[in-house]
Amino acid sequence: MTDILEIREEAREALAAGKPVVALESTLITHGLPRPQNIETALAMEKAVRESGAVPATIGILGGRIVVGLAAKEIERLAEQKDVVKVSRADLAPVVVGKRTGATTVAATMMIAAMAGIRTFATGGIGGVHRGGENSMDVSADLTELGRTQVAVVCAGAKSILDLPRTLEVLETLGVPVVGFATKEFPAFYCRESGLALLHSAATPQEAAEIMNVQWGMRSAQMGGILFVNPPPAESALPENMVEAFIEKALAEAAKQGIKGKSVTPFLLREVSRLSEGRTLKANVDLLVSNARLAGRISAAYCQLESLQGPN
Ligand code: PSU
Ligand code: MN
Repeated sequence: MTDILEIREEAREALAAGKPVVALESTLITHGLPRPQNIETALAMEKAVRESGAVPATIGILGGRIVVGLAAKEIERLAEQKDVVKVSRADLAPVVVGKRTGATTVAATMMIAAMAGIRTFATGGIGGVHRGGENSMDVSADLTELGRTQVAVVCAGAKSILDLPRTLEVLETLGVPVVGFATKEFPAFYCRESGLALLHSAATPQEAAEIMNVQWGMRSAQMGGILFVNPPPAESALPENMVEAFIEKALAEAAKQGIKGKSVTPFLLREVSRLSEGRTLKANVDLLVSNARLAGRISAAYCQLESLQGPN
């Protein structure tokens, strides 16, 4: 594996020393945010991870090489390049063999983080069951990945362009703990509330780390990932009814233009941002940085727990 998976020095040394490392995805840079906010946000997330005492490792695929810990220059190049492939679990091997350049989704980033030994990952909102998914069967591979891969994902819930009740149902079926960070309600990405109650919450990074420790201590039970949901910062979060109006318009436009498959999520994000005159974009950027900061703190708490327990 060493020739296709390249873990850059800073992350490699931190991992070997048992120090906290936070994985960051690259699809949000190439497909989720417009320029120049994409590059600014990617770098701001790295900074936020550092400020909370962990090493950031942005993950992407450059000419068929899976890189863990992209350099700032490489992130900039990805952010500016056209036709970067959106890489989920199903795309990884073909993209490597084709020596293509790709940006990893939550699913592929989790997979690669686990291969590299990284346990904590920050993103904006995970993919989920799309509205109408009961007919289209458009259910993000992020959900199945959460069911099978031992990484804790820190996010602001699932994007409100999705069917949130069904997304929570699928997560439960897959055995994924959904844990509110200092909240008892599932956040809806741009909105702090969704009306969907959570069964579990953690009040501190230490409590979150303990949940990780117990989840993955159940060794023979093939436990998967954990979803920590962090409400978006109040300053830029938007009211649910405002967002809903934008989403309905965006969905109608997507149907009219026949947008399908991998293009659905990027299209809706772009359309909602245009309709809201950038308000959803501002909320998106702020919640990404906030999640990166929290992931850094959770990762630090988890490493401290592990060091107390000694190697296992
Ligand atoms: N979160 C964001 N912006 C994004 C995404 C998440 O704030 O662009 C990306 C993630 O990479 C996620 C993907 O895995 O959208 C989901 O795509 P799909 O619905 O096609 O599985
Ligand atoms: Mn899909």
